[in-house]
Amino acid sequence: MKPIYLLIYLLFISFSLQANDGYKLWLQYYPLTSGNELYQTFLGNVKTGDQSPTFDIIQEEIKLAYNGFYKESYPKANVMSLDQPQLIIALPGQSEMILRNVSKVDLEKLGPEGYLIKKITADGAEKILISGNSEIALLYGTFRLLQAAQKNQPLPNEGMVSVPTIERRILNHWDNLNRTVERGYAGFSIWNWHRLPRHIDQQYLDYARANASIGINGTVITNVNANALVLTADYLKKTAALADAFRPYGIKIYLTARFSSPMEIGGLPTADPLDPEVQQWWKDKTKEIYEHIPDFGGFLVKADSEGQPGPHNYKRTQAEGANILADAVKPFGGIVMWRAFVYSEETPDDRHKQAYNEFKPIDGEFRDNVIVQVKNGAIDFQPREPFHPLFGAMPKTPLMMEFQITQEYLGHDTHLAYLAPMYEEVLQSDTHVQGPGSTVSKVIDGSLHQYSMTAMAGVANIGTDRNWTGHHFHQANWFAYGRLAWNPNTPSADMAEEWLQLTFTTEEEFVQPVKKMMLQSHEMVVNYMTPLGLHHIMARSHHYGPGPWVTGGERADWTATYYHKATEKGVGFDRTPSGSNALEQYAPAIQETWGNLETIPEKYLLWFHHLPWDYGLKDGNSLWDGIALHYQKGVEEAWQNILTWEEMKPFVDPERHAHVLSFMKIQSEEAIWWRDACLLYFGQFSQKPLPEGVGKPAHDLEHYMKLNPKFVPGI
Ligand code: GCV
Repeated sequence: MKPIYLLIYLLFISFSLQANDGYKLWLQYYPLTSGNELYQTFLGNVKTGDQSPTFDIIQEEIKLAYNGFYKESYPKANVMSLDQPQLIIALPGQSEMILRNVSKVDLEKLGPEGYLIKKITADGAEKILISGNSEIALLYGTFRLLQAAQKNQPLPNEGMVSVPTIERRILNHWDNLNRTVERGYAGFSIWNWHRLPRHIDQQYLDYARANASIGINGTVITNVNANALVLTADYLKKTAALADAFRPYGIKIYLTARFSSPMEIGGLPTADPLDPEVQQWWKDKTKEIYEHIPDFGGFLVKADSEGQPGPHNYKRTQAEGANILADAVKPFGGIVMWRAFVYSEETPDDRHKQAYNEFKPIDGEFRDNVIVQVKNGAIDFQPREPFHPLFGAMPKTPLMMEFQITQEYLGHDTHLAYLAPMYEEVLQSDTHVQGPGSTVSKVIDGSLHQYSMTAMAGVANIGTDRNWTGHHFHQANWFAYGRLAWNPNTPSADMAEEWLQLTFTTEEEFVQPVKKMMLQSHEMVVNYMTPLGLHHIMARSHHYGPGPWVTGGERADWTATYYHKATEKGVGFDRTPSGSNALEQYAPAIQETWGNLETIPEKYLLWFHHLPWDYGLKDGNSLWDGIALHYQKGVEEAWQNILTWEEMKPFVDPERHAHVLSFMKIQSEEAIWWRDACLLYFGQFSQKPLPEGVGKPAHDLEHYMKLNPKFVPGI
């Protein structure tokens, strides 16, 4: 290379290192170091199936990765015209080589979306085959191979086979038509409704590509607190434009349906689900939607919850409400995802019990194209919640999981919390409904009750921030959610490691300590926010920062005092038979374990029990001391993360390194804020000194109670 070209090249490399804003997510395709060219000849000699939008995407992806990995231009102009390809990506009918080397039985096992990657020797050369039963399956397989190439991970001799366990792997965007995002902390909504349908932004394609790379195949693009306008003709055209853009990536569009739409945009006097005119309105509207979007996935509905209209307005059941929409989408193959997040301040019962009480009695009354969407826990996406008692309780109605990826209750965008361990804890919880081993994961993959439909939803953390998710590390939560939706039994440690390798580097001195930090981060947040089963003690409304003193106002079940019940005598919500008895909603084996102070895991202690401050914890500390020590531990962990990250400087581009560091400093300060505010508040009741080793608050309680940040995003 001439010196001048070398100089330009070096300038380019150093510029690109400095300019890494994270937009490329886990699809960095950064240069491989020499000796790591395991896949180069394969990726440089590719033949794909016939021309199609999805095959175009596959080819472009390979070229992009190749150029990134090997710092060379892609060797072939036309990747489809090779005589001796070394990588063949095709449907069985498109390639003799695949027909000869992949058995029909193996292909059948893949279903519509599974893929296989196989190594063979033919014509005197090694070849890799990627096949499956749809183009989308091939796209998934391609991403898998590129991920292996980035990690320089050899293909196992037996190849790779991967089949999704959950059929519908969906993101839920709580995005409003005015582009604000409810509980969104990474900027505005990426959907620019005003420019749609005429302008398809590159970001829409990048979004679809990122989702496809982790197996997500559906998106609900509007907020569950729905605006009926999205079902009007103008907005359907806009939605159709997005659906067209997403289709080659295998992403289906779903919309939220406001239950009162027949009145709001249909001019009817009622939205009663048993009214024939209302039923006809939904049928006509649905037909119109399918004219715009032939593969429309269906509706997601939040009804009778937090002010949303629903069947209760007409004294109808949730099933009667869901079925009318189900009947409308049925002829077109659509589904209805009906949320179980139904509760009311007018119901005297513990909020924990309300969804179960509403849905359990109507198990079996839903149409077969309805799936009930249940949050992971019975309250609301708390830093830690025991699994929702509905899991396992509705054998005749398919249930799907709803996780929150955005961090409404976990410090918003600046607090590093890798959420996969939290998801894993819920998915691996044993409901015991059919004896030991009846995990939540088996409920939602349909195997426990032989559900006819399976799905998972994750409330997205994506916005217009250049790195998509605010905190660079929160990309890992989107990534892990996708992986878990594909296979709910994927270990969180594996996903953390893979995400780090794809996003930053494979250097072990970086991957191992940072993985450790990620794996501890969720527990760290629990420690400094809501240890030992405390819950919902964050500030009112925006939920940013501590607010254990929040009381009164429009709804008791939106206050902290409703949940912690702290007095001089003790703290915690008694959900045993002597209290609300929410425990009875779980299987007898769980009631026994969690109802007994000897056997309940201490992480759920104050969720189910009201205990005196001097109650003895297993480690010998009193409850008060234990609470204080957990807060302190969280503070120390947040500080330790800063030190760990500072040591990682040589491995990370300066831009991302500085961004993460700056957020970690905020997190560390706010962990102290949480500790001091909560311990001062609870200390009024416990009347006990802080145990040794716990930092002293810099201010008095009034100071913390007066802090009132304005314009917190995401409301
Ligand atoms: C979309 C919580 C949030 C609300 C959200 C609601 C829900 O209550 O605070 O913003 O509304 O959950 O899941 O419907």
